[in-house]
Amino acid sequence: MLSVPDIVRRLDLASGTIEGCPTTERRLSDLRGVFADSDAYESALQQQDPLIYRVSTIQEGTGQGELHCGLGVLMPGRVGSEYFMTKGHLHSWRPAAEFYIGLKGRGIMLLETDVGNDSVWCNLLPESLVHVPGNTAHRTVNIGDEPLVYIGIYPSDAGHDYSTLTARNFRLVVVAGSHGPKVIRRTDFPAHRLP
Ligand code: PAN
Ligand code: ZN
Repeated sequence: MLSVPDIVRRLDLASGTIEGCPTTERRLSDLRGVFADSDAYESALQQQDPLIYRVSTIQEGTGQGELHCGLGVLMPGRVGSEYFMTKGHLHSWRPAAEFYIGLKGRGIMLLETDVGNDSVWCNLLPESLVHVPGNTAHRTVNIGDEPLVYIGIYPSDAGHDYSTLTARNFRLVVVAGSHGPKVIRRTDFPAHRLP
């Protein structure tokens, strides 16, 4: 049966929630191992355990051809010189692609092949859309002063594999430089100094 209340959902862009949908919150304590600067991470966590991001999902549809989606709100802030970011993942069903749509704020997406041999980054901005191809790990980074709000739409059978990236992390790191955000290789991170 077609039912309009099930078809139309209200998005609350301020809180990053979709009316009537489950929401997952990630705090700093949920992101151990994500930041390259582990000393800065531990000392930030001793001060407080702030909310880093929230994702509200529509994931009721199942079966071939169905879609799921997540509304993400990623807070502004840094751990040391690294901007707040999501855990990042591969889709468990590796061929599953995803569209990200920027709604508010200024972000960067890190994209990396599933085997980790190629990486790129791109902007995630309002009125722009990012196609994350299949077999590609993806992470969102807030480089602005306000919450970064975006939607991701993906096949219902994509699934989320966090453990592969927990083990190896992304090759690229986004840091605050003296001339604004810059993307460096993780292997170059120890040489990086706070502006
Ligand atoms: C997004 C992500 C969202 C949160 O909806 O789930 O940005 O990031 P993590 O899942 O890496 O914590 C998505 O890509 N879904 O597939
Ligand atoms: Zn995804």
